[in-house]
Amino acid sequence: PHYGSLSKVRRRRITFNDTLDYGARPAVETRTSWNAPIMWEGMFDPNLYDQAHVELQTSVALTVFAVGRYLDAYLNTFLVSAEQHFMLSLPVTYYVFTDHPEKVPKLKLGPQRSLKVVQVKRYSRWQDISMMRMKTISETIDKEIGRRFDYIFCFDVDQEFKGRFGSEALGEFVALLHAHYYKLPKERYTYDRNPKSKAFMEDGDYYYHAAIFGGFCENVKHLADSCLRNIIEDKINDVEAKWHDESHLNKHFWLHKPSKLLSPEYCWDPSIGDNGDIQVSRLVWAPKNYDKLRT
Ligand code: 2GW
Ligand code: MN
Repeated sequence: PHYGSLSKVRRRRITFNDTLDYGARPAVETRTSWNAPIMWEGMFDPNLYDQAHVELQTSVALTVFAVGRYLDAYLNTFLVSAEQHFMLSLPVTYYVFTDHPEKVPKLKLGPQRSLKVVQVKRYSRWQDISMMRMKTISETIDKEIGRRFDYIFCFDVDQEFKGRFGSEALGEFVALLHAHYYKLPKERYTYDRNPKSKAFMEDGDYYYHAAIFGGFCENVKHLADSCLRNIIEDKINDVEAKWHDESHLNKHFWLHKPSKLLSPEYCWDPSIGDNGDIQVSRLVWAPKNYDKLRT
């Protein structure tokens, strides 16, 4: 493929858009109507990204929650696989939020990599465990992540890295296309359709998956704050959005467009099977046993 010349570096803000080969993947959409790239394998030169970010000394915080049974079920696989595939050329700090700090596996991490365990309370409803992540993310950006890291990426824990998840995924404000919806017509997106909820949407751009979002700390802080504010307002009004925090996240990305989208190669559900689009599964959904985990 042909990659254009690397564009200018403005402080820590890098624009790589003109290095992307938007025609490399003719079968899929590679650019949004507002000109944000949708990252598919083959569109970019991974070395170009790594070199530029190493030179800039880009630092990344990864947040992940492992509360209750999700710690034993998923955390070790998530972290061990992240050490093999997540931003290997860059300094990375994992922030693990859990109600049982002593159970976090003691891993031997690569150079320039570290892990912090932060204790959080366990909400009794799983919907609150999921939604109240926004509160913790916001507070932790304020307390330390915002000062120490250029980028923050927030992940669900029930997934496993399988291939490069590299610096090409970094951007000012990054959203992920949901594996189950990216090919469906908009009418089938499961936005919140209840006008009483703050997450209510009639129309949108895409259906984003809350399993991964990230970007500059200030942008993720703004997202977490607005989602949390709307979640709390819904509670006061005795409503809950259809897909909890994910509904509020979709609303926020509708009002504040992401600067980069990750294709479902970055978070694939293998149960969908081979549809020809997924040239590399960088991260896959872990199998779920709802009966055991959701009671
Ligand atoms: C969540 C649901 C049911 C039972 C338990 C939990 C649970 C979630 C838990 O007991 N402990 C825990 O740490 N979590 C954290 O919340 C964990 O990091 C997990 O990955 C995350 C979201 O829950 P999860 O992965 O079960 O939700 P999904 O995979 O159905 O994900 C989507 O929808 C969610 C809202 O319903 C979130 O928006 C999530 O980000 C989406 O990917
Ligand atoms: Mn999940």
